[in-house]
Amino acid sequence: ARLNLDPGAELLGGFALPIEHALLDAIATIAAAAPFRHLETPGGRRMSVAMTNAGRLGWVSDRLGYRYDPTDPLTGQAWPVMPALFAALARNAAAAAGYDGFAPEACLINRYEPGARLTLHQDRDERNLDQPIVSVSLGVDARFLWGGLARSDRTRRIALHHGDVVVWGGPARLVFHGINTLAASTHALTGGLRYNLTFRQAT
Ligand code: MD3
Ligand code: FE
Repeated sequence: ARLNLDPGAELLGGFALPIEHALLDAIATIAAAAPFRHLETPGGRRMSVAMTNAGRLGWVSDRLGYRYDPTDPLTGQAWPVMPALFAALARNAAAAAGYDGFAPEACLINRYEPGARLTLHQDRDERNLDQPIVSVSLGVDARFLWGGLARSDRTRRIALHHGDVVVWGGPARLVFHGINTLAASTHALTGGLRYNLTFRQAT
């Protein structure tokens, strides 16, 4: 089912379900080469969400700031290649939401344990803001916080379930958003964990 959440934001409910096992297998393969780690914010705080990346570029944070980097700082190696399955899913989801030719360079993989959260933020580290961001939720349900173009705008809460894909573009591209503290819960395929893939064209 396709649901317009707001101008520019399309929720494709269950879009990733047909390939749920393949996606989770690919995450495990990526994490074997580029382990999940808790990055440090520029302000020196340890993020509660653990992250890794696949693709030509990966999103990283440290005391110097946020950036896209072709090298994993933990291993000194290039990030694992983006699986063809990931790129195809992102491309097909973007097309279903009206964005043809989406070719992501970066896939950030977020892993939430119970208690992990992502505070309200904008995604503005990408050079090309005309391109959408595609996000894929797997595992335990989350409450997504969705605000406006100012940090102080009121937020809505939207449930994101296993297999949901959201395409964020146009007027929705710079909205403030976050993830509420993950509740202790269980999913048959991921145990207590939630994963989120975000696909971006960074340059
Ligand atoms: C709305 N991730 O990695 S996905 C992030 O579930 C991030 O891990 C969350 O926010 C997560 O930056 C939320 C939904 C999402 C992703 C990017 C967006 C919503 C967005 C960019 C612009 C507007
Ligand atoms: Fe974000």
